[in-house]
Order: sequence, then C-alpha cells, then structure tokens
Amino acid sequence: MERIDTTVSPRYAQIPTFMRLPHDPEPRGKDVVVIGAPYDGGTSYRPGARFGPRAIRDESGLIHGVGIDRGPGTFDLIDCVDAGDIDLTPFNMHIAMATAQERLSGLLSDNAAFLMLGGDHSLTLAALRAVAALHGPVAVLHLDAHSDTNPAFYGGEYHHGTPFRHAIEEKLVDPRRMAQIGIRGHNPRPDSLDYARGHGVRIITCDEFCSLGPERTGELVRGLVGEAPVYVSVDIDVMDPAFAPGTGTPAPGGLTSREVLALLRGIGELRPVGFDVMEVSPLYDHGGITSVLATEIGAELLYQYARAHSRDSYDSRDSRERTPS
Ligand SMILES: [Mn+2]
Repeated sequence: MERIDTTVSPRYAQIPTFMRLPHDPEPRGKDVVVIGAPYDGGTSYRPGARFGPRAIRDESGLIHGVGIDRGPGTFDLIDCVDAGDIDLTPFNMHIAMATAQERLSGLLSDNAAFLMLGGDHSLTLAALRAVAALHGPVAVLHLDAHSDTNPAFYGGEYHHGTPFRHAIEEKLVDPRRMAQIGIRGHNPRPDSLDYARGHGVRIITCDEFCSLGPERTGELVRGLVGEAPVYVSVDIDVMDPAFAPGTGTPAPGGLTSREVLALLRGIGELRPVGFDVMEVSPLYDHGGITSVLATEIGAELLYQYARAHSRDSYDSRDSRERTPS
C-alpha cells in the first residue's frame, strides 16, 4: 500500500487518513503506526476530544512530510501507516482504558512504535502501560500546561489530570528521567506540583522555558533523558490558547507553536519509542487552527522518529546530497 499521491490527487480529496498514509488496520513490521483514540470520558471541563482524531486527520492532508532543507522526506526513511481508531466505549472509563491498552500493546508486538492521536490525556496512562510492558520504565518528555499528577477528583481515581501520577505509582516511567515542560496557570491546590517534584520529575515551568529558550531546554532534556527509551506526550494545551483554542482546559500565557516545534526538533537526538498528541477538542476550535497545529506536531514527531532511528542512513544521504559531484 502506498500513500495517496498528492501529485495525482488534490490534498483535500479522498478519505482522510493521517498525512494520507495507507489505512492498515492490522499493521505488521511498521516503524510507526498512527492510531486514533477518540475518547473524552476523562475530561474535567470542556468535552469534545473524542472528535480530535477526525479533525486532525481532516487537516493533515495538507502536510507532505518533506521539510525545507531537511533532506529525505519522513516516509523515505520510515514505514508508517494509519491503523484507524481504537473503538473506545464512551460509557465506562475502565473498559475504555483496558481496550486502549490492549490495542496499543498489540500494535507494539507487531510494530516498533505508535503515534496516538487523542482523545483526552487520561489515555496516556494506557499508552504508558503498553510501552513499559515492552521497554520497562521509560523516560518521558511531557509538554503540557498541567503536570497531570493530581489526586482523584469527584471520587474518580482516573481522569485526564492524573495519568502521570499513576504512571509514577505503577513504575511505568522513571521520574528522574522525566521532564514536564510548559507547566503554568492555575492548579487545584498550592501544593499541586509537590507530588511530581517530590518524585524527582524536572518541571520546567512556562516561565522557565521562556527564559531558557528551546535550545537550552533541549540540552537540559538531553542531559536528563540520555540514551533511555523516551515516550513523548504532547498536550495541545501546552500552547497558548491563541495558537490552540480548541482544547479542554486552555491556559493563557503559554508557548507559541514555533517554540514547541523548535523544542520537538531535538527529539531526533534521543531514543523515542512512542508518541501522543492529546486534548484537541474541535468543538472549541476556530478555523481549524488547533487541528492544523496538532497535525504539524504529529508530522514533526514522525520526522524526528525517522531521524533518531535511521541516523546513519539519514546522515550519509544528507551529506551525500550536500556534496557537489
Ligand atoms: Mn494534560
């Protein structure tokens, strides 16, 4: 199966898969499988993230996967497909989480990695359970306005503000190799960040990020993560609502899309083993700004995976192309 050829079919035509990748519900031997997780049963405020994967796919026809001055395109380097969506019940979170974990584990037994398109952030716990079963406790690069290490709310132990607390408790992640970037705004309690910091998580608040800049933040992350397998989780609300209004819990004063994309460009120096882009709620979007950005982030993550995992071939190809013959 091939990607839809954009020189033949206009980018707004055909049934939308992510970046016009082939639809393959039973992928085998792929580098990265894109998988939608339409679910918002864990949201605490604005709903609508269940419509995220569709909106992201809709906008993603725009993206070629070949960046300016970047050498080969993403899909010249790695083999990717869109496996469609996980069928998650909207009525029972425990069933939904188990379904997500089973599907993601299944993908990892036959393929190297996945890119999950959310869906609310509660599902990242299911993703980390699947990833840790294969790789052991992973390093984490978590971009978010919120630390998502809250306690239970309204009697609910699992919701979109808790996945990383459970991940630490279940030893799915190594908190000393975990960076949370972009944290800001309002928290339920003055001590809301104590849990993460107390476990050794490096919180780089939005203010700290702005004084460090993406490059020095990237160095800091590289020092923290090293060669460990790293899971990258992007909550779209890490961006300022000016860039990403379509989300469940917007927090003004956030990062710009340029800053986030610049930061993500360092992932190719790490050893990424899985990705997600979460919390896109098209109901609150305007002109598709948030979905377009989520698309761009997903495309960047795939490219960085290609860079990280085909470093030798990439570097040789790249230098060959630059050498005048
Ligand atoms: Mn989050």
